[in-house]
Amino acid sequence: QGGHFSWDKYLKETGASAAPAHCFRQGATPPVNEFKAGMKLEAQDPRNTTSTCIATVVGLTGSRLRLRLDGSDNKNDFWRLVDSSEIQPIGNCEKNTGMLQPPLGFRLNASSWPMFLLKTLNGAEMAPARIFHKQEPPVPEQNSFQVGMKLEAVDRKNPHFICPATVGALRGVEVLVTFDGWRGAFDYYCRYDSRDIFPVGWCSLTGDNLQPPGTKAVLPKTLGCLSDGSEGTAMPGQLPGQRGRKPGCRKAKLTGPWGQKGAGVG
Ligand code: MLY
Repeated sequence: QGGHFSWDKYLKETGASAAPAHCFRQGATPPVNEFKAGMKLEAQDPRNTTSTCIATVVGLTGSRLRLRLDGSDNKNDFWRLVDSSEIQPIGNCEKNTGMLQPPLGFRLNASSWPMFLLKTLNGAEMAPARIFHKQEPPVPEQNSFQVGMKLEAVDRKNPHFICPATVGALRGVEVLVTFDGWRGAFDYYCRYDSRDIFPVGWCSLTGDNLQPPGTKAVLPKTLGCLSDGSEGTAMPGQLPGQRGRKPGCRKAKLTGPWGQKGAGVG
């Protein structure tokens, strides 16, 4: 899998540059993932971040874990980096005088939580403390992203996907993540120190499957649709407001050497 997407070729094709590693809150090398499917740990409930719940590792992808909260359904899985501070070994919550909570949408009566907790932990394989990472990477001092820089980013609507992306805009400490070859429905703003964005080459280091770009052409505003790179001045016979856009160019499909396997064009 992985299609045949090559950042090397793609960066040359697009004339773009990769956001430098120091822009990101990620380790110089991806954190080692020693977790195994079935292991249990403590995790913040993503839908109710003040509660700490029991989660089971239901899958592994690169440096990330696919987690499911015990007592929840299988429709609310979430992904966390192994060095996330939102996951802890079992026992951590109580050690800090907290109480383990049922997940939002606990499928049983709330009164059965204590018994459920007892049973879910009984005989469970608990992820050993030594495979957790001591801390998250340091926060870079400032937002040093620039518009146009390329990166790899989690598609938050389909968080199992990591995809090629471009910085579309900057807004203080925030970065607009736009997905290459998709028209904007998946774009989002995040803080520059978000753990959902990675430097170019991250997936190839972790063994994650980087999605190829979509096939929907979105042309840079500054270039319009003109191949000469100008913004387009009126051509003879053209009405005002119809500045040199080649007919049909909006619908242009990108067919690059990077293939299009994986995401599906759904
Ligand atoms: N075909 C699905 C998945 C789209 C994924 C887009 N990402 C990779 C930016 C859909 O259209 O929802």
